[in-house]
Amino acid sequence: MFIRRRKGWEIRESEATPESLFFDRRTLLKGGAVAAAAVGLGLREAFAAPDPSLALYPAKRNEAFTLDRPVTPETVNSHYNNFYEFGSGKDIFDAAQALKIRPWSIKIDGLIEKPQTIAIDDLVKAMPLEERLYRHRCVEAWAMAVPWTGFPLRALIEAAQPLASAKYVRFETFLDRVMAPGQRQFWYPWPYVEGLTMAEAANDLAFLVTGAYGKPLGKQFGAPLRLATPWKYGFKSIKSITRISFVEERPKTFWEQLGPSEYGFWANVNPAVPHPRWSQASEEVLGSRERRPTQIFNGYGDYVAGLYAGLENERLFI
Ligand SMILES: Nc1nc2c(c(=O)[nH]1)N[C@H]1C(S)=C(S)[C@@H](COP(=O)(O)O)O[C@H]1N2
Ligand SMILES: [Mo]
Repeated sequence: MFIRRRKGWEIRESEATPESLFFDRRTLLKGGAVAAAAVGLGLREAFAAPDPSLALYPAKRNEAFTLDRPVTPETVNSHYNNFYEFGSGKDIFDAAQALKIRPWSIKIDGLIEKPQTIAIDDLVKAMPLEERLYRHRCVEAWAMAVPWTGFPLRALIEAAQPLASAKYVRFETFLDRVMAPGQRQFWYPWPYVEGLTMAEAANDLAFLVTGAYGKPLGKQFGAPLRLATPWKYGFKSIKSITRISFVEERPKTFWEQLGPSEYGFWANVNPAVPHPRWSQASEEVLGSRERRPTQIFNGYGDYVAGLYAGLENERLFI
């Protein structure tokens, strides 16, 4: 077989164009057509390109994760959010559309063999995307059920190759006071930070989310990358992640800095341990008139109860 040798100055076709341009030309053409047809629209609309990861959705559902209730309607879920970067109420959908999600890169650093900064579109292509139906229980005693798309956090850990000295994974959200008006509220300890132990992070359930409802993640949900830890209160599920660090010390989390007696590091769901200001015994099911009894570990005890053997002296449920 004749193999043509490349000269030094020649580049492969795949190197000449960013990977993301390759994987769905149709989406791009559509984007161009939309832009061309958009004369008369505002500049922002005209240049609103489709999400470059669109062609990866919907991903195949992993049937191992089942629900005990219907999926929360997308319209309900999309308009009842916690995202303090865009306001402290639930109605942040419009404000969150100011979130600029491309270009977006994630810094992966700390105690690992391969520190790197990776563009979100390269990360999603490198990771095994699947859909999972998960329950979500906010510490404020409301609950939802969501078809998330993403990949196990463990897959990223395996790629990063942590050193034995890494004890925790620390997550950080973007910091941009111009884009996110909530970040001008100086009494909050921005940026939002969360953390898990290495054992929690490597658990089957810990999931990095890139999509919901069969599409790339909506901005209000914390695009382009958020965490889902469904056995813990919702504030652990940090949105719009820009940095994942492997560290030796337990990270001081956003809510823990604000109120350590109310929002601890562990924050595992437990109906028998009340929040200092309200009961956790039951939950409001978003999009229905139902209240349901809350379950320990939000019903995921089979997956995670074993993680806490020997940690009984910790405040595991606050
Ligand atoms: N960066 C960031 N992540 C965040 C929050 C936030 O305010 N900022 N709120 C948390 C809380 S309290 C909950 S309940 C969930 C809400 O996720 P949802 O809006 O997709 O329902 O996001 C969590 N992640
Ligand atoms: Mo929450």
